[in-house]
Amino acid sequence: MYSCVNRFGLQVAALFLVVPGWATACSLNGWDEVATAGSAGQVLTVGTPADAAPVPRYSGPCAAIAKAPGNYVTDTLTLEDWAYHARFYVFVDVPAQEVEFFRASNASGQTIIKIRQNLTTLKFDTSANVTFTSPVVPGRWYAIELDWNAGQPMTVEVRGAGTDPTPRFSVVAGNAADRIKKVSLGWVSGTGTGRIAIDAYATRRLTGWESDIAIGRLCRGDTDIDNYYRGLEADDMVRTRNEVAGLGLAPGQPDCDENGQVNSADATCIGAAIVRDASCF
Ligand SMILES: [Ca+2]
Ligand SMILES: [Ca+2]
Ligand SMILES: [Ca+2]
Repeated sequence: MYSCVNRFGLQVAALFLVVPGWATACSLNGWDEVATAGSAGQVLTVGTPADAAPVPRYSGPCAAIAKAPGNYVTDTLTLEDWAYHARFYVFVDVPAQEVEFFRASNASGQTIIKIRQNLTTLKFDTSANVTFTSPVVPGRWYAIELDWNAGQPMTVEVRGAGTDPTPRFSVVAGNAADRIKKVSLGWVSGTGTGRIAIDAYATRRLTGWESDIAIGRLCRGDTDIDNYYRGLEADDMVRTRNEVAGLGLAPGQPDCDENGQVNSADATCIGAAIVRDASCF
């Protein structure tokens, strides 16, 4: 069984992309809202699946979406960090182009970590510029977990599309002198049309033994967000069905098959998980 929600929450300097305001507006609290040249002043658009222009979300009512190249946000750190650990979800729905949706850079603007995706592949690089890849299916949510320490191989775990996790893999270490000053998330570079949705970003910057503690993925199908102390249960199905019936957005992760939509198939998916062993998965 994989651990559910971050069990070490108090140790995590979480920087959530969106604030889960159940009945309030979504926001980009914690991020610098960048408007780059050529982006018509747009940053990420925040919203919910219930909006007139629905925004797919992974967890809670809100998520953020980049609609065009140059739509992204940044987090400029106070210090230049030599350790960086992050977990976030991305839903890339781009017809054909390769997009860069994550970049960590140093104080000089040089890229230290970048993540790109095309229709079939996630691509991970450190400053060593040796690309490691993970297969993906377009139009599905993926959890990405990164553990980076300067001068050490970066470990990555990817899971999504309603399937089992791929094995953790290592990306070739960059220079030991690498430091991270700024993180950019969204449609950082690339061309074309489409959209990139991002949700549930959490980060931690620690070295030493703490760096071995994973932030962890959110529990898939835990629709009422109580699964850090209990298994999936009937209420997770009920809340999913309620959302499908238009009775309000679930506070947790109802999109059990991770396809960007919440419908009866997700309640079925949760029910199957309960029958199987009810563990967080
Ligand atoms: Ca969310
Ligand atoms: Ca639950
Ligand atoms: Ca679904």
